[in-house]
Amino acid sequence: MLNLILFGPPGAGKGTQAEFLIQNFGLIHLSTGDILRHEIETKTEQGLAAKAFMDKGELVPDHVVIEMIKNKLAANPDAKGFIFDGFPRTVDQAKALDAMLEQNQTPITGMLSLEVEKQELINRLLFRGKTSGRSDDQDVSIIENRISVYNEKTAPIKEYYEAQDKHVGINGMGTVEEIAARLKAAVGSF
Ligand code: B4P
Repeated sequence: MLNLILFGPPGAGKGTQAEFLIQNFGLIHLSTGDILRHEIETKTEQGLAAKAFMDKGELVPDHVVIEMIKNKLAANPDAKGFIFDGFPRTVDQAKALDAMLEQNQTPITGMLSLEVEKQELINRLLFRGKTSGRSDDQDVSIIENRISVYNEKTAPIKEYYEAQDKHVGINGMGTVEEIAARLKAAVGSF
């Protein structure tokens, strides 16, 4: 079983590259951002509570996203593997994920960490904001807050997986195709 974490700051290309990894390796895509946006669209209680955090560029509380992932894992017992996109985003989420996967005896294979310069992240997100309708992509101060939250709360996860010898840094600058080729080579090395 191939269980990958696609990691990186907002705008690093996680959602974009996840598409390619799903096609190449037949994995199930679990994006907490996509799941939360679906909850908002369908106006569930969970979605409405999450929206206030997302609109400010803050993280949704751990227990909410951990419960969502738990349900998705339980709903896909025959999966060949998963690609976790945007999850985990805190060390507590990483510990919860490890505990869930340990129960199924299918640990994380590796974490692919996309590395992109800050100005490029801001440019990509503002560009997407013109068409996505996402309020968190349209305002530079909200984007900068997302990047600060990433540096403070999410980046420490790298050390957590480094300690397990599972972290691989990937240059996330360049064309989508160039980055996809780097990811494919990294997955081949696991
Ligand atoms: P996400 O949906 O995960 O949003 P994201 O970080 O912006 O990444 P995304 O995958 O969408 O974008 P990508 O980099 O591919 O999270 C949104 C919010 O949800 C969070 O702020 C938080 O509030 C909440 N949330 C989600 N998960 C959570 C969790 N686990 N815990 C707590 N809260 C959580 O792409 C960005 C743009 O760049 C795209 O337009 C793309 O086309 C473009 N792009 C990609 N690669 C490119 C390249 N090589 N060159 C040029 N442009 C490129």
